[in-house]
Amino acid sequence: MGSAPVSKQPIYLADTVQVATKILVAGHFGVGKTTYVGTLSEIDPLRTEEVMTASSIGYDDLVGLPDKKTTTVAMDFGRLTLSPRLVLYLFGAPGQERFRRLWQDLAYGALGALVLADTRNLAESFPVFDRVEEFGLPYGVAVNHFSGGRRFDEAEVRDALDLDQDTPLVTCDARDPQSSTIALIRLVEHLHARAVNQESYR
Ligand SMILES: Nc1nc2c(ncn2[C@@H]2O[C@H](COP(=O)(O)OP(=O)(O)OP(=O)(O)O)[C@@H](O)[C@H]2O)c(=O)[nH]1
Ligand SMILES: [Mg+2]
Repeated sequence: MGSAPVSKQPIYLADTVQVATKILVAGHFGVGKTTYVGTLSEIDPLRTEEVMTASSIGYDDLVGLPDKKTTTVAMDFGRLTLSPRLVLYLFGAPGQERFRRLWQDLAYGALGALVLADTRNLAESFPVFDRVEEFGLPYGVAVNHFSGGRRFDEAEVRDALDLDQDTPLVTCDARDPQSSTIALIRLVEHLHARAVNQESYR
């Protein structure tokens, strides 16, 4: 008999928390969004995984993901308490076109997005960037390295993804808390700098 998963932390939010913020974790099919949210969340994340069936053939490309059996069908949700006053909610947002309508709710009130990308197929990320920009979300990029993925210089990836110079770009392993935290910090620093900049123009 399998055992129930052990909660990482009590599920209830500390009653000292006064400010809640929200960041989306975006990316194409199978790039590591569910893994990333699960790595950083202090609570057992909410997941909406469903087993993939023959119906996904032609839609969700399993090349390079031989062990993948499930896909997220709505979102991932995790929580990170940053200080007694401040909590961050992480929402994993599915990248496939069929989930476009979900984005309206997922993006609502978000400070920005971390877009996960995979060097084995950077072009898969283009529709995700289009979506993030369509919803007006500032973003940073974390390149996850999968086995078989070539390593490129930062400048090459920046060029291939047509990123602005000030858009954060880091390499990341979504399974690793330290590397995932660094990607989040880089994004938050970027969001903060933008907010300060906008404030100074008012
Ligand atoms: N090597 C490597 N594998 C990863 C990384 N992140 C996730 N994976 C693996 O990639 C597979 C897919 O990860 P998921 O987290 O399910 O990806 P996803 O983006 O949520 O997938 P969908 O919801 O189906 O779009 C899993 O087997 C993960 O263990 C990473 O940074 N590096
Ligand atoms: Mg997922």
